[in-house]
Amino acid sequence: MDHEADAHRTDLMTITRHVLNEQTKHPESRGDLTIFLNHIVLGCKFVCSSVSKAGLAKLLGLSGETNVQGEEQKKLDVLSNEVFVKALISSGRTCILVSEEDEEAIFVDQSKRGRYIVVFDPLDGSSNIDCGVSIGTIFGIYLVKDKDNPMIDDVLQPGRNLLAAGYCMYGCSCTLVLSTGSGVNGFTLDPSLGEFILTHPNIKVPKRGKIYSVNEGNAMNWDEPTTKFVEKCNFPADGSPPRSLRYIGSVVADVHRTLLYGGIFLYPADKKSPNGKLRLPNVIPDGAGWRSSFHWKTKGIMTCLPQSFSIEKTRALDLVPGKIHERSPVFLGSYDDVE
Ligand code: FDP
Repeated sequence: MDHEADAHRTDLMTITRHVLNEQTKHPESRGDLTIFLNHIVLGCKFVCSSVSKAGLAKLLGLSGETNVQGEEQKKLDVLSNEVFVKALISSGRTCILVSEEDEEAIFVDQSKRGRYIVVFDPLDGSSNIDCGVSIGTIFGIYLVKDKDNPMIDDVLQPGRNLLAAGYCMYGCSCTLVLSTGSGVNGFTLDPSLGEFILTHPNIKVPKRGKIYSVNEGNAMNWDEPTTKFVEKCNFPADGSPPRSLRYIGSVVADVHRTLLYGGIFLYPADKKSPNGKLRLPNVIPDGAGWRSSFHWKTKGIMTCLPQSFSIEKTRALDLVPGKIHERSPVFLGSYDDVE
């Protein structure tokens, strides 16, 4: 019998236990972040459960359909947003919420206010729901300067100020990747326990990868360096084998694959979209040793920053968004590939 393997099977590191362990490294901590993250985890479990029923939409009346009782159901992205907003406010730990779904930031009533600012996209890639392709939630957490006087400028912070960031991918399995600044860890939802279990400790992006990931349908609008780079991926001049192309078109899934397998993901600026398509915060978690050269401006603060934070801490994280829904071209992945 393999006692070591057995010990792992019976000693389950849940996400709550992991975050509590992290908390003990900061004796001054009052447990606010742990509580707040628990509310994010609840939102992710809700979205996961809803997404897994999306294929039954016509039968059950999810995703904007009419259900068997003839009631019109909310679209999943709208519903997910409502669930996240309510779960986050009820934590009593947040003062400003910036959601990709809402044009304006939400300022929390003084009676329920806490110290955190959360930027999030409750359900990114929603155009993929109907065909069952992986989609995800993205989030980033900052600290407000003055809890009694929160201002929109508090949200426009560089990614390096993030306290925590991550994403949850609703795919073959439901995986939550979290960075609280010291490493990136992946947790998989065990549906029978209803718990996220640590399955990918201390993720590091391979230094170099074999994959490039980009929407080549935009090639006619690219600038010359982007065109040359992709040409090099297909026809390497140094005798190395050409790279494989993988593009899901759902940023959480493309970033997750890049994090695990290495390579490069890019959504560059082009003639049609001079700021790229993705929003700043949507792409930043940290500590996995990856390199991103976002000139971050994704759809807003939502997409680029939290994912870069889960991935690396350098240049993209120095960008200060000018407005909450700012977009940015993005290049991220293995260090050598992005260099
Ligand atoms: P979607 O439009 O389905 O919401 O953030 C938006 C996003 O998806 C990303 O998830 C994805 O990476 C990107 O758009 C795909 O854009 P293209 O269709 O232009 O490739």
